[in-house]
Amino acid sequence: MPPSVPKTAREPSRPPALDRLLLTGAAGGLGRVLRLGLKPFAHTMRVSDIASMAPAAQNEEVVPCDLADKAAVDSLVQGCDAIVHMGGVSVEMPFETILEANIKGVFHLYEGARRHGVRRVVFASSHHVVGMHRQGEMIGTDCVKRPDTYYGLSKSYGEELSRLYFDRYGIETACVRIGSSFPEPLERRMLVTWLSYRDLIELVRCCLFAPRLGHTIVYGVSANRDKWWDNTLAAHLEFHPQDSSEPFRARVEAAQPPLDDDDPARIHQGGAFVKMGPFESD
Ligand code: 15L
Repeated sequence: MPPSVPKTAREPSRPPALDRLLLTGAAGGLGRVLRLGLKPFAHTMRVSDIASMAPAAQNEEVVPCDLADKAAVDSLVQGCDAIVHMGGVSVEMPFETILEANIKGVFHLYEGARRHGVRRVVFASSHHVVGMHRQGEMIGTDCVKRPDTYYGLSKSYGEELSRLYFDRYGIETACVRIGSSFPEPLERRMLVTWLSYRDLIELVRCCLFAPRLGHTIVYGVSANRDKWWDNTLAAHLEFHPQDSSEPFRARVEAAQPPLDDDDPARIHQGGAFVKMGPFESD
């Protein structure tokens, strides 16, 4: 069942500024949220995924695509003036799977963007780029990267690749290090890392329309009580989250006893991801 999508924090008071917006990963959990939530901001939405998607609604183009297929991605990107790249693998997987979908996939996307003159990309990065930092440690967007998985490593690669394409070709990118974006926080750690759907849509909107984006890294997180991430360097996005995990605290804490102090999932910001893999036997 498609997720219910809240109205955006700020409905546009002017006609959509984008002609054709490409959304990759449109069949995924957050892709489905953004497919509806970003619709007011583009005349045409081109939605794409390797998995099957809902049929095209009005002002939509549905284009199935495997991100590992360079020629297919090149055609996919053609004619779009901005891209929201949610596509690829969004959890830990064996390296070869990550390599095709995330590492080759993001390269194919930026090559298409360069060849076809796309000026702006919103790249779904992840806090798993910094998942080995300790819980409770406050880190900025310029901190040392400490990926917790091959998945986090692939997002780190996407951040570096997008920097290269900005420095060399002027393609602006917002790398959004998404925390935990679900209808509500599912565990204690997510009381800190939770990003509501409403705040997600608003953050992506801010990234698409910021007058000056350059190459920006921002944490995708709601206005939760406890914080590990400092977005000061992304203040120019003017993203002001509206939601907080606080109303869910009592329920989450009652449902989940605290993890042991020495559990790596309690020690590191990446939580249970830090315990996933390796996938190959010794
Ligand atoms: C992510 O990056 C995943 O895509 C998502 O499924 C969540 O597990 C999230 O991180 C998280 O760590 O909460």
